[in-house]
Amino acid sequence: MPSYDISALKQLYDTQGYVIVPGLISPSLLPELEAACARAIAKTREGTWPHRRTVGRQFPPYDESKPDSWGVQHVMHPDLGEDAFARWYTSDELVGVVCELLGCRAEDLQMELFNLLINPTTHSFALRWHRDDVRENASEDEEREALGVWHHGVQWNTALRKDTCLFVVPGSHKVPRTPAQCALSSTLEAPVNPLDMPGAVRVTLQPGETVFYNNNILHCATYDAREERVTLHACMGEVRGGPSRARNILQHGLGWMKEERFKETMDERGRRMLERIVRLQESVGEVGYSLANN
Ligand SMILES: O=C(O)CCC(=O)C(=O)O
Repeated sequence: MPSYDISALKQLYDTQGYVIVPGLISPSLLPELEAACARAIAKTREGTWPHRRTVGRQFPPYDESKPDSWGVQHVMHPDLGEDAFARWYTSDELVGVVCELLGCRAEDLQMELFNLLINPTTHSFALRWHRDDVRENASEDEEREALGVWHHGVQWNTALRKDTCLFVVPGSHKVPRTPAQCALSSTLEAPVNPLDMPGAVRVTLQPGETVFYNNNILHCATYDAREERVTLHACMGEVRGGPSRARNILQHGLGWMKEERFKETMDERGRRMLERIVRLQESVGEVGYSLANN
């Protein structure tokens, strides 16, 4: 039984734009996930896993020539050979909370992105203040319109080590930025001090805690090369989102999900979730990228 009131989560999530939930990794799966993360991170750092977020780029497409990494992409990819990731992604614990936050049934969920956020080893850096699917130079009206669209999806970070990297502005998923907030989020510059942003708070996760957040909340993150970060970073949507979820998800290049051998690694729930994202992929054309890079 969860130690929190599941119905209160959605209210908090809707009001603040984020909510922290403990205990979504079962004790039996934790050692396998830990081991899978260690192998995936090692391959990424030694250069044998090509799907990575590289220091110097905040959003896709990432620059493969850069040696230092701040993320491992596509951890469910069959080439990585780590099925613990998909088992957790489709687990009852996680799916139960996602359904509550999205107000949908498990039968409506679609499989989306699953990556790892890690500390770079030589270059500390920061992600600028942004909303994942609204450009930094959007006008107030454009921003209001974009924020009024419900995308039928949720994103989360689950920390395996204490994680203090993420900063958010609570409630900003619903309202356009104030002029003072725009001044600190209209360029591609990373923040000097994230807490200079009016209304910003630092999100601290203890190992095992998950923060679910609306990815259009105003957020940024700092990456310290000296602090170990091992954070599962994923999102899930539901079919009612249709093409409105397509760009944000498919810009990450998910062609490999269509491969039969990927389907073979899934249980029945996973296969159904996979079929729904493949249908979305097939229903939309070229999607482009959500945000500009620096
Ligand atoms: O590092 C983080 O926690 C946030 C990552 C992020 O901002 C993003 O993926 O859009």
